[in-house]
Amino acid sequence: MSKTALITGVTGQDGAYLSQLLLEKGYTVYGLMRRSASQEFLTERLKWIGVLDEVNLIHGDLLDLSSLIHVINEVKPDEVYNLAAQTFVHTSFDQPLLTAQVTGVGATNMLEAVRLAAPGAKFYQASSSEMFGKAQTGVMQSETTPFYPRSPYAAAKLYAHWITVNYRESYQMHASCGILFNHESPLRGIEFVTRKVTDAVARIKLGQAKTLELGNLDARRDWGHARDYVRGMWMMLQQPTPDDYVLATGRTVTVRDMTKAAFDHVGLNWEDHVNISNRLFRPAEVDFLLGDPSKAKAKLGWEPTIGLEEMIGEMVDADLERRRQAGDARARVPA
Ligand code: NAP
Ligand code: F7E
Repeated sequence: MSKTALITGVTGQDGAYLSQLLLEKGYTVYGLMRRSASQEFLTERLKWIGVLDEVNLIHGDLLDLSSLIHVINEVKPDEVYNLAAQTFVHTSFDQPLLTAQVTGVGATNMLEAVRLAAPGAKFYQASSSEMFGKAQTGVMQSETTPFYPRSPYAAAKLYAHWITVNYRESYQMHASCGILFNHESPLRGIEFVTRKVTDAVARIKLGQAKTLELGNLDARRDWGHARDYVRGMWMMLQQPTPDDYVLATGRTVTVRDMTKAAFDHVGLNWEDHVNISNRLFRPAEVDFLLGDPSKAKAKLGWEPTIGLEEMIGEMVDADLERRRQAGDARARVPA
């Protein structure tokens, strides 16, 4: 009999790739989404990746425990992937309490709903490399590296991480945390730096823009592809015992070099177009992230397959296509 999965955050980047993966594996997939007046806008990623008609969308909100219990009772999932969160670090400084509620307490709401309504279900919590925060420069971060969050987002994720570990130890739930380093794709939100850059490169190449404003170019990130990382999430829940795993590429690159790679892809010189804006710097920065995925490799057999340059190229090409189509659509609108 086919397995049933419930994905919270199904309208986000990882929700789309994970839905696609689970459908390919024969799962029945339910996706939790918030009700919105712009419903069709929210499902754009699922549509882009070609799974919108196959995912069963069901309304609920991480802030509303009763809605989550209702959903779990209805779906009776074998596996629950808790991907929903307020995910943008910069916004978490402006909305720290909302971030604490959704990204932190929201995870407890999901765990409670599962514990009460489907205690045998396997549970995945989307933990983040941001939890390492002020890490030692030059040293790789693994499952045993101490955490030092540097934003309201990271502090909320740290609470969600430990409450998941606590539910595992207190109630013997099959609950695992994936400590995932930055992962991107053509479906990445446009406010995140990779997608902001690839979209700007496309507009500049097509003559629709001239410049791009960025903040801290010296920050280093370990960037992988979302398609690889959702496979790791699934692998964690196929293990006989729950555990926590780092997923990363083991390579760190500055925002400057990632930006250069994107401009190089279309034959432009990044220095001719990029301006630095103070308003894009954060009150506290995470300067250096570099993950050690050896445990995931040894225990899950997981390895990333897509490198940074290939991924950035895919993202620039997808943005060129989108911007061309948007330009054509505007051209068709009568003046
Ligand atoms: P994303 O694209 O920003 O998607 C976030 C999802 O959460 C959206 O579907 C959003 O719904 C949903 N959501 C927000 N508030 C909600 C609420 N109150 N109730 C129900 N749903 C809510 O994020 P992502 O990049 O796919 O990341 C997936 C998860 O992995 C997140 O938890 C993120 O923090 C974590 N993570 C991501 C990365 C990364 O590099 N991408 C790395 C480590 C960890 P709407 O569409 O309605 O806004
Ligand atoms: O920033 C710098 C910025 O917003 C990356 C989320 O998925 O990954 C993500 O968090 C770096 C930072 O991602 C701009 O200061 C410079 O150092 O793309 P980002 P993030 O903050 O690393 C983790 C793992 C998550 O869990 C999060 O949910 O780039 N940067 N100039 C900029 N960043 C942005 N957004 N915009 C700029 O103009």
